[in-house]
Amino acid sequence: MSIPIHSLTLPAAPPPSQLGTLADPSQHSGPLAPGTHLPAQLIRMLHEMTRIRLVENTLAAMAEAGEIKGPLHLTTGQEAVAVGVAAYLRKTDRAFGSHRSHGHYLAMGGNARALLAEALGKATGCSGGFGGSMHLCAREVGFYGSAPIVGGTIALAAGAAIAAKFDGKGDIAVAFFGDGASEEGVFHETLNLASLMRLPMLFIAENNLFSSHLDLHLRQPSNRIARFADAACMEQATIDGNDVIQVSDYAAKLVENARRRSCPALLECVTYRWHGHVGPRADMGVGERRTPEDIKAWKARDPIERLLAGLVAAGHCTRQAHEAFTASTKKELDALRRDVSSDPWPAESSLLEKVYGR
Ligand SMILES: Cc1ncc(C[n+]2csc(CCOP(=O)(O)OP(=O)(O)O)c2C)c(N)n1
Ligand SMILES: [Mg+2]
Repeated sequence: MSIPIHSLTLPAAPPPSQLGTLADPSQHSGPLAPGTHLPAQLIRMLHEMTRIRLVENTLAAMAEAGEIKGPLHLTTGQEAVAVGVAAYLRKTDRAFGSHRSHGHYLAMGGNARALLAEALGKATGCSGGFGGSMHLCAREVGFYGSAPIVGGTIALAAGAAIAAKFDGKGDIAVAFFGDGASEEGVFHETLNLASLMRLPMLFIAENNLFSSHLDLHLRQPSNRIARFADAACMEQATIDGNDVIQVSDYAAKLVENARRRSCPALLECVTYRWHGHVGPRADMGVGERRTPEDIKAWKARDPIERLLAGLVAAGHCTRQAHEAFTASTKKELDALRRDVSSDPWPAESSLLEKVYGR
């Protein structure tokens, strides 16, 4: 008798969401309330999110034109997480990313030109053209590197946190990773170690409900990633990752705890990516399972539009001023795109320069 494997392994319907309304795109889509935050700080975050979006639009256009040959994992729709957390980091901190890290790199202050060049594989790229879009690095601003091995950089961040603790200057390490990385053993081992050693380290989980094509409910019995911190006796919170004010408020508190008291924590930010898993198209990734209706609903929860609408309603900025910022940034990025196209490729003689143990 043959047993249908699927009926044994896959749940027929998603279990009740443990994220409450956070996983429902029809909720939390209105303008953000500026509250007591300084308008200048909010406008800076609006500009940073917009800039990340426009850099990624440029990368998407370069991929569509066939200029970028390697894989490109766009973070469009998730900008608030990188910007909200980076708002409280400093150049001497040590942040690590994943395969989807254009936003982390840029929010930390990474150079946009060096990102475009790296995506093209040019010698002027931030990794010398050897890495492509998944290997970004800007140590001079505290971005220690991204890498495509899912979960791989989480343990590297713990090493950097140990070094920071020895240095004793109050610097911290941050690991940005996706929900899929919580299925890697190294994530749990690092949570345990960070808690036991009281490392000055933040785990920032970007829960976009998918790991490549696969829905979270088909991979885990609960869709709340922060629950794993409980097993490590670590402080945790689950918040709206498309609300940059909320992300930055939590980041302010957790960064301070890590800096002053060497207290690690996990912050789960619920969000959604607008493009497919890899490449610029929205309607496909690796066997994409999301519907056009899902994507439309999540676009209505756009982190940029929500902050802009809140700032306009409070009289802190105008849509015209934001359009002017967008137009001038686009112009700057168009010029960079033209400029990097004539950059040199890495020299053949440099092929083995970064190879160890020769
Ligand atoms: C160790 C390892 N396993 C599998 C892969 C293939 N892979 C690349 S990205 C990805 C999805 C990761 O999902 P998530 O961590 O949720 O990040 P997201 O793409 O949603 O931002 C997978 C499975 C890999 N790169 N590394
Ligand atoms: Mg994911």
